[in-house]
Amino acid sequence: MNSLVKEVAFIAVGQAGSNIGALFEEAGHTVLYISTSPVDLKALPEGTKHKFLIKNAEGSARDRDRAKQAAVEAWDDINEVIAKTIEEQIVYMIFSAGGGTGSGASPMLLHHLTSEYPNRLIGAITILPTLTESRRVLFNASECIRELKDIESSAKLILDNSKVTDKMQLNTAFVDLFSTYLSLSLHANKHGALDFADLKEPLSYDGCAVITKNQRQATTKEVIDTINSNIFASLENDKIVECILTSVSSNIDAGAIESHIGSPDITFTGFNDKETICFFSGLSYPEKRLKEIGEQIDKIDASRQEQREKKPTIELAAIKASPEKKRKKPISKDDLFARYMKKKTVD
Ligand SMILES: Nc1nc2c(ncn2[C@@H]2O[C@H](COP(=O)(O)OP(=O)(O)OP(=O)(O)O)[C@@H](O)[C@H]2O)c(=O)[nH]1
Ligand SMILES: [Mg+2]
Repeated sequence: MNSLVKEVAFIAVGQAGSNIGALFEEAGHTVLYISTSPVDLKALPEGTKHKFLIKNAEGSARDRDRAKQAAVEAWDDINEVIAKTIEEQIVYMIFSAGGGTGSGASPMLLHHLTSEYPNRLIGAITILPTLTESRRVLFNASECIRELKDIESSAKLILDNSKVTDKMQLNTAFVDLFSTYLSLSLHANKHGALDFADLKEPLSYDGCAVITKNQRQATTKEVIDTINSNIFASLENDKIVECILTSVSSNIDAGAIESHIGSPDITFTGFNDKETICFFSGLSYPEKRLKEIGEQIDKIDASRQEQREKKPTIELAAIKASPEKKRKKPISKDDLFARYMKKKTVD
């Protein structure tokens, strides 16, 4: 196949990972599904090829520590199945940041894989929760991203459920974007072609990445609008960017895009008569969005505390004991007979 599709495999961990992984498998990629929950794996479409159940766990119930512990106990088996299943040189782990299994097990596994396979490009695709989700989910997400930030890996793609009304819509939109990117080299043209090495380069930068897609003849303004509003966690607007790849048909003003997003170390440009695609990498982590999540956690804590304080304390000493219950007195057989039987008169 004349595209990167066959060179990219996915390791899908937990429920969200599985849902997105299944779409990538449908698009022709190798996908290995890992979960602590048999239910997650059973829900996968028939014909799913590579599943691995972390035994003795039965799910992690949004508990990252439990997921880490389960992964540690199954560590050798997990690594064996990865080695057996995945030969591709580009590997992306997919998981939600807010759950237990994917969020807990994936960062440590990502860290391990980057050191185990230093010549491969290994990165992460993760999803932030909406602010309406539970405290535990929000807390997991901030812990997960904190761990990811410390891992030197290929580009990390941080999606955000708050950008859509339906999670499944985020899944399909993302898979469409990433698949479009991976098949870009199919658009070879004398006006400018990107080759596989060019396409791999943006993936290789540590930090975050964002992919945008616009229609074929999109204007520079439309491209900038899409950079500002898309399915990824909002950018920092700090002009930090390492690499920009564009695949465009019209005369997009590269200068205007750079003055919006920052001047990269390197740019790659190709011609594309189908759509307008941009890939930005070496971006900062979405600190503002993470701060919002932190503030929401504080709000929940404050409200929980207030509720507790509002609750009237009951003076236990003032509570009257219940009046003593009249107990039925047992009656002996003799008394019973004496009461009910006619007395024999003695002459
Ligand atoms: N975009 C998107 N988000 C999802 C999907 N499934 C779950 N989520 C979000 O992911 C978080 C929950 O994580 P899950 O992936 O369900 O958790 P898990 O990794 O299976 O972990 P546990 O079930 O807690 O063991 C919440 O923020 C959900 O809103 C999905 O298919 N797509
Ligand atoms: Mg689950």
